[in-house]
Amino acid sequence: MNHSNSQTTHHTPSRIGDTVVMGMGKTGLACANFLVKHGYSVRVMDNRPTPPGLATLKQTLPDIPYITGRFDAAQLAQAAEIIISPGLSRQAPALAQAVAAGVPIISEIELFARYVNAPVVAITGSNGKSTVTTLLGEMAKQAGWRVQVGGNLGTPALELLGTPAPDLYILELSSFQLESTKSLNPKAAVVLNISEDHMDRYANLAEYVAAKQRIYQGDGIVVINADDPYVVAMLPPQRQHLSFSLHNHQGDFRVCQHHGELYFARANHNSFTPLLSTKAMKLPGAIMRANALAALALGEAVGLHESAMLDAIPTFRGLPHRCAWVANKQDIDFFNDSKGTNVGATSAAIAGLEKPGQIILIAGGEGKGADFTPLAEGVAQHCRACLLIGRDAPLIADVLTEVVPVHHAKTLEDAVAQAAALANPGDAVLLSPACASFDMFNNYEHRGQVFETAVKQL
Ligand code: UMA
Ligand code: ADP
Repeated sequence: MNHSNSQTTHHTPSRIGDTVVMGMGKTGLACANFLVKHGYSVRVMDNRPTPPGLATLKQTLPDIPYITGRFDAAQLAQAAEIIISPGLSRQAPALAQAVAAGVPIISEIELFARYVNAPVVAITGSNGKSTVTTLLGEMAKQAGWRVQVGGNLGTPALELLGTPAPDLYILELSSFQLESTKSLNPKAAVVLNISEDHMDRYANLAEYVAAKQRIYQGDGIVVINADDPYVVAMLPPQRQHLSFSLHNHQGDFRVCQHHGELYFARANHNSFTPLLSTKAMKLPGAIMRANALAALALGEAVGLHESAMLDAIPTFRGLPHRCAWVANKQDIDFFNDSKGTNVGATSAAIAGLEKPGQIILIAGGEGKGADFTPLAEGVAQHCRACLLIGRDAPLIADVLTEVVPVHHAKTLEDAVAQAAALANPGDAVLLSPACASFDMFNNYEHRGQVFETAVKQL
């Protein structure tokens, strides 16, 4: 459908064609609103017949021309600039002509970078982004700073921009957003970790890593995970940096034994200062400790008071669908880790429960082209059995059948019932699918809710 509605006249600073927004989801809508507000001449395209943002676009920007159900290659080639939504690849065939014509293709984050009016902390990584972004936001609020928190977490960055400027923007950024971003220059940036994800979008791991590495462009302080060789290798030469580690022999922020307890600590040369007992953190497990260390390092990099940051840790309750405790039924704990959507996350979640041999894992869904082989080691060590659901269950079964009893279920409700029957008192049932949810559910939240309801109804 092509809607070339009559257009209101906009001031288009030294541009020939329109600015074309590709995608009519959250990002596309935010871009269209922002650009119109700033006087650009805009059109929007989405190749879905009824994209989620269509009704809102028609209602709030009735004069904007738009196309649904296809991309128009000729219009794209004539654009002054293209703002591409994260869910769309720069390799889309419809963009070939525009690329050949030299039309700039930028992300919503690049547009944000042009207008940003306060320092930015940028957070990426394969896993833990949302947790670290949210925790750092809590720390900044505890310190009395006015902060805006969003990005891939849910609220598009452009919607956070406002006057008066806040003291700090904290952005979770995906590799998709970073692909088309170059001038953000965050005051502090981190790649939390690297494990394989989105292999349906990238040709190989190196391409995915290169997208993530773009977060370090600029001259801000770089935070690295000293335990992750991929991340260590990304450190730009001569750059001011802080590191974190779960080992007691490395990292500016690390965990160390102190008075017979594990402490978050700040290292200085050959000594360290114990900061807070890790027991003070409500959320158990090594991955949550790593996330807290990363937040402490980022906070220090932007000048948050250490005491305020430490005060925020005990009150942080974590995010729903991330290793969240749901219920205890007949001495079996049920955990919802529906956001565990890749092999790295699920491996970390299994180990993080610290219950070797006592976990019944529910996994499966849309595998995004992943290699599930690395899952076998953690499952062999920690799981009593696995329940598989969804489209790529057979691929996961191929890897796990050797190491653990594998069962199949048609629905998540059935998987929960079977898992409860297989579990012994003291065991844990963990939903951590290592897959996207779109084959069976609207999104990971929906999957998590179905799980929680099934558990409560047991
Ligand atoms: N799509 C089309 N045709 C189009 C436009 C989009 O088929 O013309 C499809 C995409 O392939 C994708 C879906 O529509 O499957 C949504 O894409 P989108 O770019 O319109 O997404 P938005 O609604 O703008 O949401 C995006 C992020 N989504 C993606 O990166 C896929 C949201 O992250 C983010 O919260 C939001 O911007 C605000 O910044 C979600 C996500 O899944 C949570 N992110 C991935 C992840 O965390 O692993 C990267
Ligand atoms: P992201 O935003 O990167 O997807 P989240 O904070 O939402 O990360 O966590 C998603 C999942 O990743 C969690 O459910 C958990 O299984 C796993 N996870 C969280 N933090 C880490 C970490 N530091 N290392 C590895 N896995 C993690």
